[in-house]
Amino acid sequence: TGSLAETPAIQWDKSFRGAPRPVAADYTVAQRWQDYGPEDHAVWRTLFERQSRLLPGRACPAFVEGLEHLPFGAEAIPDFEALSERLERATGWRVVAVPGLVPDAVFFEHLANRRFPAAHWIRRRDELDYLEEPDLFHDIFGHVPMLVNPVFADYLQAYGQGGLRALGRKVLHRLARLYWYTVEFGLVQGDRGLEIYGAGIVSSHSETIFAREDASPNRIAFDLERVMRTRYRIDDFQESYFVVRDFEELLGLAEIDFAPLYDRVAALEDIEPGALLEGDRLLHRGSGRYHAARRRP
Ligand code: HBI
Ligand code: FE
Repeated sequence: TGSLAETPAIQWDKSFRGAPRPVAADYTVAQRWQDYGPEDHAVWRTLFERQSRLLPGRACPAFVEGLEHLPFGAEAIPDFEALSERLERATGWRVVAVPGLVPDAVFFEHLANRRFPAAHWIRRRDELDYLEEPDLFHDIFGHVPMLVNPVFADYLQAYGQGGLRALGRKVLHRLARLYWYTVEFGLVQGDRGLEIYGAGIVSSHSETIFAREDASPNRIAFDLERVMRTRYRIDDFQESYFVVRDFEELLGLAEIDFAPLYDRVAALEDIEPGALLEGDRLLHRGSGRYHAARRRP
């Protein structure tokens, strides 16, 4: 009968501790803080202590201040509700638990409404440094501190709104490059040199050093059209990083009509991750040594 086919199937997330969790239409699940075991909290502690030791002076002040402002500590995995209450008072953002990567439309809808989707599960101790999918440590430690900053908070919402407008056009990969080279792997010009703010960097011990201090990668002044044309690596350190002057530069992108830009970029060739262009404003010309050695071991 027709009625059975129209009944939406309830989805269940069986990926982590305890009983399967029902997944809502917007892909949210309950965090169920009580279900974390001592080993989960210990993994959080290891990662938290390692990164919070490394980041002062390397991460931008906005990140370090965000970390201090939030009810975060090494002792235990944060409770998303307590975290959301503090974050909401600061910038109106909340954190919602999800099983993992969610469809683009769902992701954009959450961001456009100032909800950050974070994985409820944490990595195992035997995969401390390499992950295929973002886990709770990446999502919470990496992303949430920057959302305490009002300018960055507005930028991420604007990105979500831009994503919703881009749905159905064949341009999402270009918008995803903007996200990748800012929100995930962005650097910012600080008073005392380059500072990191991208969540993929600040949540990674080795990339924190590589992105900021290694001679190998290019460091290029941020340019929207350039970034939209640049392919990226998902399996290793980046070959090029893009540096913004400040977060006002990012938020300023929200004023731009992307429609003519998408058309212009569509007529241009993609740029390989490590390539340099005539017009690039280079802050550091990378030696390329790291990736060259990986290609010819
Ligand atoms: N889902 N949970 C989660 N986290 C992300 O960072 C994410 C996602 N879905 C889609 C997505 N990112 C990107 O592909 C978009 O920025 C295009
Ligand atoms: Fe991320």
